[in-house]
Amino acid sequence: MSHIVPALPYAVNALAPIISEETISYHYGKHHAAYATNLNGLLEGTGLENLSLEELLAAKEKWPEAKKTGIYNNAAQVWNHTFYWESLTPGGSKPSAELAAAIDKAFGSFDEFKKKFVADSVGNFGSAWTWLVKLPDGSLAIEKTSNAVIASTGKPLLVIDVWEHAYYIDYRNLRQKYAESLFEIWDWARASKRFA
Ligand code: MN3
Repeated sequence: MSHIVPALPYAVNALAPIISEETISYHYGKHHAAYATNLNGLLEGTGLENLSLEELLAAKEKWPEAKKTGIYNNAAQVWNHTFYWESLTPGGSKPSAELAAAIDKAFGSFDEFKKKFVADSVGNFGSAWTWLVKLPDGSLAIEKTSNAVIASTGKPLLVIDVWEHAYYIDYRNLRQKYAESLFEIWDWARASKRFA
């Protein structure tokens, strides 16, 4: 089995103008795809070729020592990018009453959540990911990770990719504008299913 990048859940131009067709062509078609290609190369001859992505990520003790960093970085980046594309939807969608109430409880209001999520996206240094997660106690929190690292404090509900390749074509150096703009296309309906 080869790892492949799942089909986008919408057309390549469907998130424009928030995320342009050009950005998605490169980000999905080149960056995301390259992580899968690299992963397949790293797994050759390891006996791990037939594991699904989730099985592979859960079997770190079986990874050859010399390939550990490479396998983690590429497997996690395949996973993170698929999760990112699935966090977005053309035109955006609405959170369930339960998720909306959890946001109010954790952050005070939706507007306060937006402010904090944008600030934690702008302030997440370097190539990174900022996540909305459901903690084991059922409450919500924002988690910041660096490089390829997958959220670990709770169950991920949404993620923003703040690597420069995610926004430089459309927003140049304006990471804040990119982070604010994603609030027009978050797939809150899907996040609500994850929350439930
Ligand atoms: Mn990316």
